[in-house]
Amino acid sequence: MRLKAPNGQEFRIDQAQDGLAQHGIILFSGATLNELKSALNDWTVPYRHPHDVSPGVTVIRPNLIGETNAQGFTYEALPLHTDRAQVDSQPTIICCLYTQEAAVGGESLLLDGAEIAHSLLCRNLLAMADNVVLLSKGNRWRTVIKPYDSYAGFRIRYRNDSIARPHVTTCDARPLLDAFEAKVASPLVYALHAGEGYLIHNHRVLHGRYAFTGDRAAIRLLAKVARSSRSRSLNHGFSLRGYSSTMKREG
Ligand SMILES: O=C(O)CCC(=O)C(=O)O
Ligand SMILES: [Fe+2]
Repeated sequence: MRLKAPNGQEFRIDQAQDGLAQHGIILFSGATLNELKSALNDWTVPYRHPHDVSPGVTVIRPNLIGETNAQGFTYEALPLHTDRAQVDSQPTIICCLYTQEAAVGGESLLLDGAEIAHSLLCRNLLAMADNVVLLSKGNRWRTVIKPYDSYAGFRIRYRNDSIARPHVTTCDARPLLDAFEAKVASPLVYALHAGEGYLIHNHRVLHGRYAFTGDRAAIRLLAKVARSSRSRSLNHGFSLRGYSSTMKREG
C-alpha cells in the first residue's frame, strides 16, 4: 500500500496518523481492507454508524434506494459534507476504500477545511463564527466552523442536504457563510480506482462525490482516535499551526 498527501508527499503506513494531522487528507493506493484495518487498529477505535455492517464498517453502494437519509446508498451526487455533522459525537476519522469503480462518474470530492479556516481568518470573518449554525430536524443548533483555543484550533461541521443545512442567525454572519460556501464550490476531484481511497480528518476535511452509473462500491471505516494515542487531539479538531496554503494545490 502506498500513502501520499495531496501535495505528493509520501508516507509509510506507520506515519499515517502524523500525515493526517499535518495534511487532513491521505490518499492511498494498492490497499486491502485488512491492511487498512490493521493500520488503524493501533491508534483508533471503531465508531458505530446506523448503516454499519460491523462496528465502524459500512458498505457504500446503491442499495437502499427509497430509505430516508440514505443518499450515500444511491447513484446520486453527494454534496460536500462532514459525516454525522448533525450529531454531537462525530467520527474523527473516515477511511474510504473503493472496491469497484463506477462506469461513468462517481469521482470523489475532497476539500481541506484548513484552507477554508485560513481564508476566513485572513479576511477577519471568524468573529461571526458563532452565528453560522447547522439546522437539522430533531438536533440542536451546532456551529459550522467553531474556533477554539484562541483561534489556533477549529472544528468544522457541514452539510447542505436533506439531513442538515447551514443557516445564519444574524445578518452580519452572512459574509462568513458566503465565503465558506465559495470555498465549498471548488473541491479537489479524484477518480479513485479499486484499491484506492482516502483517509481523512472528519473535523477538518469535507468530502462528497459526483453522481454515477454502474456498480461503484466502497467500504468505509469510521473511527475515533484512541484516548491513549499521541494523535488524540484530532478528536477535538485541527490546528492551523504549520499550515501553509501554498502547499495545498501543488502536485
Ligand atoms: O460514495 C462516496 O464516495 C462517499 C459516500 C459518503 O460520503 C457517505 O455516504 O456519507
Ligand atoms: Fe460521507
